[in-house]
Amino acid sequence: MTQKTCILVGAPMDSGKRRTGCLMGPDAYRTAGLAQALRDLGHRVEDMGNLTPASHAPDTGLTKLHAPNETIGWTHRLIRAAEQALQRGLPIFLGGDHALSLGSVAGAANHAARQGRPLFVLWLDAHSDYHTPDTTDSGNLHGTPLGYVTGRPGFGGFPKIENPVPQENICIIGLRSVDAAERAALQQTEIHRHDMREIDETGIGAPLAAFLDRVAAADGMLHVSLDVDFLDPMIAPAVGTTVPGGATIREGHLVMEMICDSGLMTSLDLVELNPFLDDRGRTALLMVDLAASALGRRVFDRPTRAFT
Ligand SMILES: [Mn+2]
Repeated sequence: MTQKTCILVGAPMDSGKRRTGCLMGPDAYRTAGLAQALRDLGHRVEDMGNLTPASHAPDTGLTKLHAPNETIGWTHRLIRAAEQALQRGLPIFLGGDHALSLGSVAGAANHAARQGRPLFVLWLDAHSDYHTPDTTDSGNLHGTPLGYVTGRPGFGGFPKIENPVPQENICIIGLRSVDAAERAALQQTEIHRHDMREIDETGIGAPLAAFLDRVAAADGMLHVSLDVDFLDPMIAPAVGTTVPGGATIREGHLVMEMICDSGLMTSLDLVELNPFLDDRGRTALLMVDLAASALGRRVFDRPTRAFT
C-alpha cells in the first residue's frame, strides 16, 4: 500500500466508565511495538505523546452521569487533535476508553466537511454505543459516542456537533450486547447493524464489503473505531466489558485486511484496552497486529509468534 504518515495520538482517557485502567492503554500499545510495526511496513510514524483534557469544571459526583465534566474536557481536546492530525496524516487514537470517540469522530467529521467529503464510520464493537446522557442507565459515557456524533439530543455542556454523521454512513459490526431501550432506538435509525448471528450466517466479509463499496462510491473518508470487546474475550481478555461470542483472530484480521485493501481508512481508534486486565500483554499485542493488518501487513507473510 502507499506510504502514509501515521500520527499516534495518546488519549489516556479513563472517564467514560467507572472501572479504571484504560489510562494505561496508550503506553501499552507503545510497549507492544506499534510504532515499529508501522515503520516496518514502510510508513512514517509520529507520536504526539499523550494528550490531557482541556480545562473543565470538577466533577461533583452528584449526577447519574459518571465524570461528565472530565469527559467534556477530553472531547474538546480530541476534536481539535483529530482536526489537526487529519491535516497531516492518518491519526491513530490510542485509548483510553470508547468515550474518546466522542471527540475523534466529531473532529474527523469536521475535517471531512472541510474537504467537501462525507465521513463514514465503521464501529467494530460488541455494543452499539448509541445512548445519550438521557437514556443511559449506567451513566457511563463510553456508551454514547454514536449518539453524540449523529446529533442525538441530550448532550448539554458538550461541544456542539457541527457536522453530524448521517446514520446511513455508520456500520456497526460485532453486536451481541444491546439493551432493550437501545435496540428500540436503533431500530428507528438507518445505522447499518450486523450482529454475531448474521456474521455466523453470512461470514464477516459480506456486510463489510457492502459497506466499503458504499464508502468508495461516495468518495468518503472512513473512520474505523476498534473496541477490544469486538474480539472474543478468550483471545482479548484486557477489557472491562467482555461479552462472550466475539470475533475470532481470523475474523479480526480479515476485517483489517479488507480495510487495507480498500485504501479507504483515514483515521483509526484503538479503544477500551485495559492493561490491568491483560495476560502478559497478549491483548495489546493482538491490537497492534490488527492495526498493522489495517495498514498493510499480511498475516501469512510472517512466522507465528508465541505469547509466552
Ligand atoms: Mn464501545
